[in-house]
Amino acid sequence: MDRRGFNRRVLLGGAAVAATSLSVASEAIPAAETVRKAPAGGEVRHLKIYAEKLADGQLGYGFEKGKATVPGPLIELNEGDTVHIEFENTTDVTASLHVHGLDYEISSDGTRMSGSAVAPGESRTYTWRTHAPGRRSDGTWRAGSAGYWHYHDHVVGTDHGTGGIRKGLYGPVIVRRKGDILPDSTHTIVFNDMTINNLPAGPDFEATVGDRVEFVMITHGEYYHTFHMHGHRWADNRTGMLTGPDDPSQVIDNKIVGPADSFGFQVIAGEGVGAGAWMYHCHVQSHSDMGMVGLFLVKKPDGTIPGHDGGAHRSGGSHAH
Ligand SMILES: [Cu+2]
Repeated sequence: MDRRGFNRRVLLGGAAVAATSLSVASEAIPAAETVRKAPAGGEVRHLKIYAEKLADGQLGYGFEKGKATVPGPLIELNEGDTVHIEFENTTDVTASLHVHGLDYEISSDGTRMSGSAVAPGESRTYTWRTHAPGRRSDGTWRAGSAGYWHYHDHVVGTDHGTGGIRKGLYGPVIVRRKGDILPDSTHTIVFNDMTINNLPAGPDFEATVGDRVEFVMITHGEYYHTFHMHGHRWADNRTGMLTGPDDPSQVIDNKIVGPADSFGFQVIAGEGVGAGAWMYHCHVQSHSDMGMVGLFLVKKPDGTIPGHDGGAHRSGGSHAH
């Protein structure tokens, strides 16, 4: 939404200068000025996260008391950032916060055996750090932290958090590299056993044609799946986007995923295909037949979706920027 407003302002400004031709004015604007980019990291951040029991008996994480969700809230960092998370467990079972992909000391592992689980009613601060890529003193290359990652409970039910994950204690983490293109909105899709986001039917996500929409796709539970989206494609690399004409990354619209995998990508909603109720689903046929299906609702600027009657909107897992 911001991006469209920004574009409009830039175009109008350009037109005022070169009043004779709007198209010339728009061609003169380099594309780089129309996207927002991630800044350099290095900040120290503080977050509070609650684990809560939800009304339907599921468990969720939330930034505010009484506002836990499944999936949990998006934690977004830039390479070089450190985040201190005060985790308060308001449930009646011992729970924890365990993250993938980031740097943390064993005291922030979120496991029973490391003594970093949190008893009911108690709190603990977990510290996660991130780093930019660079060369080690031995000359080898060290990868940076940037990527689409996730966090989850590691102690409810079993020492692997099998019960916590099954009930909804999981959420997305995005670590961005300086210069990464920022989206207009981010949606989280979690294939957890035979559900999407622990819902009886897959959630729907809304956008308007031209929006830059980011998806974080995470898998949990017992099964392997294939994630497929209609009408849109992405690159099978760190950002899901090609860096230029010679980027060798494969462009795909279907990806096999297994428990604890995560990846992400951005699409321009409806690019080359227009508005529509675009399905996304697990492409294991019996899984999609059993309901692992949701809709990417891409609206025209006037808010309508051709060929779509509206229907019940199932939300959850969305994050506006
Ligand atoms: Cu599946």
